[in-house]
Amino acid sequence: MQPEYIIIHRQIAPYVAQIQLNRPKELNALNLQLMTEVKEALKVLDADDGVRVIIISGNEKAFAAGADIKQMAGKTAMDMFNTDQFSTWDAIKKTKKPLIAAVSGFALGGGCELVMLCDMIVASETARFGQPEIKIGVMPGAGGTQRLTRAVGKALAMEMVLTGRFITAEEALRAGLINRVVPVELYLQEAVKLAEEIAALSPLAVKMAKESVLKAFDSSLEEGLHFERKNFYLLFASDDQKEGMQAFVEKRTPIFTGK
Ligand code: CO8
Repeated sequence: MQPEYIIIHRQIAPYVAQIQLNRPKELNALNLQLMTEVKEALKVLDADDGVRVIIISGNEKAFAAGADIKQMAGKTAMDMFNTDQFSTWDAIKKTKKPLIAAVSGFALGGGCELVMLCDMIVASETARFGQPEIKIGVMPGAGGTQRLTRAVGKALAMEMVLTGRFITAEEALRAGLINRVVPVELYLQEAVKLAEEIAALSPLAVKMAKESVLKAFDSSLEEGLHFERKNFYLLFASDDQKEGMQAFVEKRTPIFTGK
């Protein structure tokens, strides 16, 4: 079925796909259908050998201004519990290929949380990040209190979550939330450049490296080191390891096949 609220570009560059959130009139507010479409698109792209890196973007004015408040406003706690919308987020989290968020304008509430679910973040100078849920009587629910705190530390996370203050792209960069800031006309291009750089590498090594870095968030150092070591050993079962190391010895550019 054709998605209604996202646009999928399977090859925006070699081996690079893009999912564009596309509810511009509502500043890309994340309703349930949009999130399901993102989940389904990621599942397809994650299984597609012609794709190695996936960019998620919005438009210049908004990456996403949060969960759809109008859709949530009349809900009861049991409605929320039964809808179980976060199973969609859990599925997105399982994406094995690197996800790069290309952010311009508002990345608020669930929008900021979706950005933080990505592995790297390229922002335009106009980007604004925030967790303003407190201003509408709730709090972050899709990982904001945890991922923001891990990314920027307790002081700034606490301030953002308790006051709802938006931070600029520059402040987000200084705080370690995002990877780079560029002028608005370049943010997508810059995200594609970063994606192409990663897409030229061994997709197997990239996936295992991503998995290992993420392990740092939810395990002890000992457990994480053990996990990393297993993935490192496992890569010696790949053609890409042979090709990568042989190419280095022969002083040529490696050709990675993902085998
Ligand atoms: N939900 C629904 N509609 C929205 C949302 C939203 N989050 N944000 C903006 N819109 C709509 C507006 O209602 C408006 O619609 P209409 O034209 O029909 O009135 C349209 O988008 C344009 O918005 P504004 O006129 O308000 O545009 P401004 O440029 O004046 O203001 C702001 C932009 C500052 C971004 C303002 O729209 C705003 O404050 N939006 C809400 C931000 C917010 O509170 N986000 C958090 C939502 S709660 C949340 O995300 C919970 C996360 C946990 C669950 C995650 C599951 C996905």
